[in-house]
Amino acid sequence: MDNAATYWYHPHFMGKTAKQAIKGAAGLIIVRDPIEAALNLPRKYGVDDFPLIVQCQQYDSVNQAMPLGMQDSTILVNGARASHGYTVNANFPAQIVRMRLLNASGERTFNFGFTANKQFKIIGSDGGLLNSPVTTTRIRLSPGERVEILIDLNGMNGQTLHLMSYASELAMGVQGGPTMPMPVGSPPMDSPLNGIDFNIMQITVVPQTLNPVTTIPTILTTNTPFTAGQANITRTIRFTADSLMVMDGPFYFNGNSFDMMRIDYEIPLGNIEIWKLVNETMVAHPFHIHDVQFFLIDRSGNTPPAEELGRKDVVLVPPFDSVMFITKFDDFADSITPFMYHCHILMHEDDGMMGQFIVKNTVTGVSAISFNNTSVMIYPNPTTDLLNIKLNNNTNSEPIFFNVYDIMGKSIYSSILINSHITINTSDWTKGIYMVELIQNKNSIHKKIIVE
Ligand SMILES: [Cu+2]
Repeated sequence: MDNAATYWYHPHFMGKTAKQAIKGAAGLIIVRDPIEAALNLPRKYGVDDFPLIVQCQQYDSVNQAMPLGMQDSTILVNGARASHGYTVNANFPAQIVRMRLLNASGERTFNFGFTANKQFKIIGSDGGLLNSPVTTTRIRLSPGERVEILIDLNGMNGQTLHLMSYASELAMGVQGGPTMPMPVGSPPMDSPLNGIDFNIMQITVVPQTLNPVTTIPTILTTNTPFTAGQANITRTIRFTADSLMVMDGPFYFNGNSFDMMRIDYEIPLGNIEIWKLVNETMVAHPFHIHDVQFFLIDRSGNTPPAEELGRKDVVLVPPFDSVMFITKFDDFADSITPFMYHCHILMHEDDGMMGQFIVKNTVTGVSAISFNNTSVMIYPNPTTDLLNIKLNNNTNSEPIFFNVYDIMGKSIYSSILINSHITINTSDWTKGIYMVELIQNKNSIHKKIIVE
């Protein structure tokens, strides 16, 4: 399951992701969980907890979004214009305030910070809380990345400050940083925001709310990354282009453009894997993978910075640099609908910088699912006559209700699991898809089975 964090969603239609996401088909998902809920953190939406979706857009002469425009000089915060004479202002109370930042731009990387170099604490990355807050004055966020930060506004009632992007400090090759000299004949990439420091949002500090959060916890959670020694395999994914001079694409993974008919990796269910990302191009690419959250174990040959040691699903790989992450593929085994990995610069992704993988259960015909810490095996699946339900290490004494429904939702079979193993006869069931449901206390799981 996902840990408490700030997630987002957008459509993934092949070749049209940039167009659809940038025109607005995207949104945030805030996930909460008991670990986060037990901490004394600001979590009153719009009071002391502010989701901020930051984008840069280009508009044409009749104010229509141009998703592929490189002159993306209109800054938007939660859809409100924050540039060209417009100011987005937020009133934040004079206490600890939480900001959930998402970079929803098609290509631009931000280097967030506050005026007067005001310090803030990073408490969460893409997929969860960090072990403890990280004190800083800057956070670089590439497209797709999220970060949760806390800013201490105690005693600042009446003052103003600005959320900025200090893009002058970005490395050359990071989209939004200083523009590289362009080869003759290349498309313009010199957006006026590139390589300059710009204002994103004005913050006016207003009086404290009732029951304000005024301190920041020192410990947040315990992340337990997998260790390199646990890895079953290391895969190397090289970011490539037709030549070293290419700056606007197309870009590839290991020289291959995306092909819907090609499965790039078949990953055994439960595999712990190191993915080594090697950028052999002149531009930085934010690599994103579906299905899993990962832990960085290496950035440019070094230990990654503290703010990147939590759960992540997007990582920026600078030009001619490398990153290694480790993850476990234990969520789903789906041989029909592959998962994707891709560059989160939407234009690169649409242009073919994408691959796909499936996670395979290597034990034929056995579906293993975890339920209240109990491993449940349903087999064989597909079945022709007998279906076994077997519980391993069931230490919970509460009864388990077991139901089967047909595809129309009609109950076909009901029972209470008393023994750890039952076998039911399906030979007189109509061939087709059924849903197995297990309920214990208030928890339930569902598993699709096929009778043939
Ligand atoms: Cu890219």
